[in-house]
Amino acid sequence: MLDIDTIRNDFPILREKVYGKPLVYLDNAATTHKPQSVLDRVINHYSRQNSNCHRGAHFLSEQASAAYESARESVRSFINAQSPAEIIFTRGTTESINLVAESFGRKFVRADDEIIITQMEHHSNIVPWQRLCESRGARLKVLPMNKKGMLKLDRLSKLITENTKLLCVSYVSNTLGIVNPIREIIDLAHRYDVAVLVDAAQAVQHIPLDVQEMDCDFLAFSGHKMYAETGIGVLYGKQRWLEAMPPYQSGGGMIGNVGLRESTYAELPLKFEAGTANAAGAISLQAAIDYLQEIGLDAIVNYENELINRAVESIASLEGVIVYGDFPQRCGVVSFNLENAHPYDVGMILDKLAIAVRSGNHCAQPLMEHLGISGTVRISLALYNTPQEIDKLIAGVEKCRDMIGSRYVTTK
Ligand code: C6P
Repeated sequence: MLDIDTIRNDFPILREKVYGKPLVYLDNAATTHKPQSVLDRVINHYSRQNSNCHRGAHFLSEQASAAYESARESVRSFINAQSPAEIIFTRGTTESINLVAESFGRKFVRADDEIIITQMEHHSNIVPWQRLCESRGARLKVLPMNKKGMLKLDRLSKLITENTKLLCVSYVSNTLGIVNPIREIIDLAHRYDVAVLVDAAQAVQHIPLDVQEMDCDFLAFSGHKMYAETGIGVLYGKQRWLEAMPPYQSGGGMIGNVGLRESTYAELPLKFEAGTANAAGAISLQAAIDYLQEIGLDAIVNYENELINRAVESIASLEGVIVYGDFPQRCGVVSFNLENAHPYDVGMILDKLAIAVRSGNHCAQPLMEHLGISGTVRISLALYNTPQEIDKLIAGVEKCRDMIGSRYVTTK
């Protein structure tokens, strides 16, 4: 059981009023709020140990470097990577994926090779692969979805050929909330010697991750979606891949020796961390992990599962509302539309009721095209949301229906 009142108290922004009303924040897939313990840890870092990591030999620099590496160790343990060398700090999921596209791509992808993505990916897991394929003369293949919003996994083995180098797939869709059968997908790809990159941006805050058990080759996520600061993210990569890959960016911190004509590179993980490290971001991520672990991941998973089931049932029971996706396992997200109403209008009215949702294509235009729509209203939950907030949402959607959907056609 979670003590939701205490948890809500941990998040100062939840005490803010919006238009004079209590905030109902249901846009957590975009970014989560930050608990006081994360904010305190960042302030403590800047107040007491701020310095450039891995640069100086003075007291503060050593403190900051030790704190940064301790954060890396927390991330390693959180996702059960074998070694801290496999944890690269980045700016977020987008940069993590770009790092792999650029570096793995340069080393391992040649003309006529193939990369597979899926139809439900976020733009961040589509565009870097388009650009890589364009630059290498490689082919981008797409694993399609069915009408229910599930990946057509029976097509995967037919898509893979001996030229396929990498499969890039999200664990949880940011638009539909479907939890893909990631173990099954990875096992299948590995049977054909295809490496797998998992976009875990919408999984890491809801599902305990074990990269060794999953056996993924790469995994990407963002700190700001799991209660840490913006501007910090993680790329996990199996050490043998990261060892073989060339640096992504170059500059200070990623070098061994620099001459005017040529240079050598640092060992992992610093080889991939050019420039001054975002120590405060990494420390905030460590604080967020500590926070989640203090509450207990199992308790969070149970609570969030109950809440998402309640949300999807309540929304689906409303007349004139279409809920997208029909699949066994949903996590964090529900996407819906009010018949005859534009999602932006629904989002705007809900906003005036102090209910924050996201409306639009959610950076997943190919998925929208598959659904034959331009956008949806999306709610996305975090551990501080409550059943009462779901009730407020339902009342809000009914109000939207009364205001703009009076000509709606009942589908039930
Ligand atoms: N999705 C959403 O509202 P960044 O921006 O790098 O932290 O994360 C990019 C990203 C990659 N993959 C998935 C599955 C995502 O959901 C996101 C971010 C936000 O859905 C902002 S578009």
